[in-house]
Formats: sequence, C-alpha cells, structure tokens
Amino acid sequence: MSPFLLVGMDGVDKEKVQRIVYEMSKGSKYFENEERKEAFIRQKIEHMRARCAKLSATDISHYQKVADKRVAELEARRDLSRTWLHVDMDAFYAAVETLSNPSLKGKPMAVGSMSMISTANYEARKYGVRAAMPGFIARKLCPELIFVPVDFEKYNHYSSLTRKVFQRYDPDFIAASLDEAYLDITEVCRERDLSSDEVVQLLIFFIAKVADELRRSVFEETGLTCSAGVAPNRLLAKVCSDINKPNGQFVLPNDRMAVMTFISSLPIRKVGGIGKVTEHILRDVFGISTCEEMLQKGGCLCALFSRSSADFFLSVGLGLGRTDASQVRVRKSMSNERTFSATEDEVLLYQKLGNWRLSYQNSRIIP
Ligand code: DCP
Ligand code: MG
Repeated sequence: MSPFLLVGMDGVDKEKVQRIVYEMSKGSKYFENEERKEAFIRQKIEHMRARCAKLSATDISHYQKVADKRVAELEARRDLSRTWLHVDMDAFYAAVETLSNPSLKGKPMAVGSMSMISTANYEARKYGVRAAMPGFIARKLCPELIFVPVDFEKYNHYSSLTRKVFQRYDPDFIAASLDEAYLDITEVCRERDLSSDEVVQLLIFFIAKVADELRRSVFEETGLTCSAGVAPNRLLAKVCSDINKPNGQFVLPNDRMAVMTFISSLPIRKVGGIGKVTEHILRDVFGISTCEEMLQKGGCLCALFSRSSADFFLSVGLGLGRTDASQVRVRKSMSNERTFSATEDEVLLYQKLGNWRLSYQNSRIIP
C-alpha cells in the first residue's frame, strides 16, 4: 500500500476539501475520537518539549556523542551490493473494475460504498476523493462520483497474474499486499552485465530498462499499469515507486552520494513507518521535517527516544533500509478488516467475531 494519501491529488483545492470533510464529520463519533487522539498527541508533545528543555549542556553533549557513535555503527553496516525494486499497481481496485467495465474509463469512480471507500481512480482524486474516506463525503466532494462495490475475488485474480510476472524477476519476491511487491533484481542486473562499477548515469539507464520491461510485461499480461522504484534497499525502493506514480518509475543508483543527496530534502512522511503522529511529534518537538534533519537532531532523538526508535530515525537520516534476502516467511498473524456503521450493539459484535473465527478455522493456511 502506498504511504502517500495524496498521490494523484496535486492541484486539489485542499482547503475546500478540508472544509467539507470538517463540516460533514463534525459531531460524529469518528470526529470525537479524532479530537481525543489529537488532544493526547498535543499532551505528549508538551511533555516531550518539557523533557527537552530540562536537558543540561552536559546531557546534550553526552547524547550527541551517543548519536555520533550510532551513526558511525549504522554507516559501517551500509550495504550497497543489492538492487531492490518496489512495484505498486496504480489505483488497483479501481483499475481492475475499469477493465471489466470499460464504460467507467475517464469518469470519476470509487470502489466501496456510501459508508466507506477502498480507493478511487485518478479522475476522482482530483476532487480530493481518496481511500478510507466515507462515501457520503466523497459524493459531496464529487457529486458525479460513481460507486462500484468491492469484489475481492477479482482483485485476487489480477494480483496472481501480476505475481506471475514478478516471479520471473525474483522467484522469492516479497508480496507486501495484493497490489505491491519487493523484488531483489540484483541477479537480473548481473545477468545483463550491469555492475555497480558502471558509471552512475549508465547504471541508471540500464536499470531503468529492466524496470520498464517489467512494467510493460505486467501491462501486457493484465491490462493494468503499475509504478516502480529501484534503490539499494527496500525502504528507499518504496519511496521511489511513488515519485512518478501513476504509470512511472524512478531509479536511485547504488551510490552513497546519490542516496545522501536523495534523502537530504526528502520529507519524513514519505518514509514507510513514519505516519501522521510521528511526523507531528518530530516536527513540533524537534523541528524535524526532512530526513537529513534526523541526523542534525540526532543527539536530541537519542536523549528522548528508546534505542530502537532512535536507531530507526538515524538510519532513515542515512537512507538505510533492509537489503537481506527474502526468506520463506511463516505466517505469524492474520487480520481482517470490515467497516461497520456506528453501533454499540455488543451482541452483534460478538456474533461477527464468532463468525470470523469459525471461517478462519476452516480456511487453509499457506505459510
Ligand atoms: N485499499 C483499501 N483501503 C485503504 C487503502 C487501500 O482497501 N485504506 C485497497 C484498495 C487499493 C489497494 O488496497 O486499490 C492498493 O492500495 P494502494 O495504497 O496501493 O492504492 P491504489 O493502488 O488504489 O492507488 P495508488 O497505488 O495508485 O496510489
Ligand atoms: Mg497501488
């Protein structure tokens, strides 16, 4: 899934969208809950600011040394030997629905219902319509919006067609969801005599050809477009696949300078794992809005966050991410998501949970 809620929403009148969303959700349970969450975050920010203000000069110098040491350790583990490709289908459910009903082409449409929509095509996004928005708000933003109900069987079918293509590039590709996957294309590049010794521009050119060919095969075999990002690790590949979406690609070569330049102005929210809350905290407590600033504020981050969180932030500042081979992964959990209209009916909720538990017990688990 894409981390950017606003992909395809350039040029949208954001103020108008915000006003309509505000007016239509004001007073609802959802709205009250959002307000509660915001109050909690504000409190957390105040608390962290107070902790920051209490740090003495000695504390600051101590944590700066801690940060410098961790940055050096992380840098020493930088791996530029692999080439990862992240592929993400464009407006997936909506594109599949348009394939089976071409009359939808060019018209604003959303997959879902008046209570909740799963995604919207790029025509609808121009009006501010997006995934996880109640359909009645979407209709207000775009009165001619067409609704199509979800059909998971269809999405599973098309997903398996895309996976047949991915498998040809990396038999151990990692499927992150129905519409996205990570492929280690190091071997494919090697077979084509592309090595990291090539001049960077040449390397970009040849890798782009591989990505282009993969996307073309997906289109030929499914009729659907996708976007791709290529980078030395999975975290960056995912960021890259969103840059030229839809139906585009971006290659970041396996070169430290290129990575550091890329990361220097990258807004932190573009990085998987940094959501709305973390973005808010990092901005309001530390004044961090780009990945590079994670390194500049490294001392404060080490002082206020746990070791694992601070390490994650510092590694983002260095443009590091996972490069390890995909292993056969054992399923550790299962989840299912359904959207209800507001209810306080406990009996109904327990009944639903019971039904799902039974259907899971009967389902086959493929690790
Ligand atoms: N999806 C969903 N609920 C969400 C987000 C997504 O049910 N909150 C479903 C519908 C999407 C599919 O998952 O079609 C893939 O999600 P993406 O985030 O990749 O969104 P799209 O593929 O629709 O659009 P794009 O990737 O072009 O931004
Ligand atoms: Mg997608």
